[in-house]
Amino acid sequence: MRIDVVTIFPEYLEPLNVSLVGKARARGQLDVRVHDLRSWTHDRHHTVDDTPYGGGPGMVMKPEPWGEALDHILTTGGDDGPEAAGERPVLVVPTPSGEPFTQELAVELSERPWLVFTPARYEGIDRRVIEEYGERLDVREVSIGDYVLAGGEAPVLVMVEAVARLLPGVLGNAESHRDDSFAPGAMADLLEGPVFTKPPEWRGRGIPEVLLSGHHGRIARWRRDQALARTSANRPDLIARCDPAALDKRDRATLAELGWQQGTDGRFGRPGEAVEE
Ligand code: JDK
Repeated sequence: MRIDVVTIFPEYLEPLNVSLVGKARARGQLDVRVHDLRSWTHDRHHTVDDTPYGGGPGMVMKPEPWGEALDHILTTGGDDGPEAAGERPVLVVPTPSGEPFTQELAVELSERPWLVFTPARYEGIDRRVIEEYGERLDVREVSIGDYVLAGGEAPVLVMVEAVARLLPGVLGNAESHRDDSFAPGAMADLLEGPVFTKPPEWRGRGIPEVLLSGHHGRIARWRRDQALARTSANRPDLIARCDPAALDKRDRATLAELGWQQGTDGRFGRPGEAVEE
């Protein structure tokens, strides 16, 4: 996979040299190219921002440097990368007003040979850039969560890591992602329960007896109950959205103990609480 990143803070992307993503690059599984947006400015001050039309606070990123940068990236042939194969990249634009970044979107992006990320600063990029490249590329405006960051670089680190670990051969078998919470179809969309390792006693705290029992049926049931309890506490929206057909009799008993009741449609809710759609 090829990934291009255009930013005014190339050093912010240094973590892409480390750990899983860094190793994938070193192995040649991932070709990451970070570009300094200011190399496509032509004034003495390398200006990338200007005041917003219509007034209001803050500054907006000028369209011209983005246009020159993206045109350059889209036409850098001379090798046998995806552009040579005539592939059109996905343009991923981090923004607080984008579609949510989910595991499903990570999987979709991981299946494409070429991603171009445009992390902005200030109040974002002049809309015409997204319009212009929307006619030539698959543009995805993406939010990594409901909070406001100062720029799109941290979201790029998040998204590249989530995508890279899905690439064939990047994760070893020991850390394979078949059981990921949120992986489509995994564990009926429940959060994972707690995990333990050696030593068997630490600061007076032992290991839940059932995990030492060797009784695989009881261990699986205990883990399932832990997953249900944690999901109930931390993500009640996932319980409310849960397909009742994905739950067995024991699951339903555990949820009842956690205060959940089944409605006439079979869905789970808590007495006195409204359903979030
Ligand atoms: C890219 C610039 C900062 C600050 C306007 C928005 C409602 C108006 C942009 N998930 C997520 N969070 N934050 C980002 C993200 C922030 C970015 C950029 C991504 C580029 N910023 C910024 C303020 C506004 N403000 C919230 C009120 C817009 C992605």
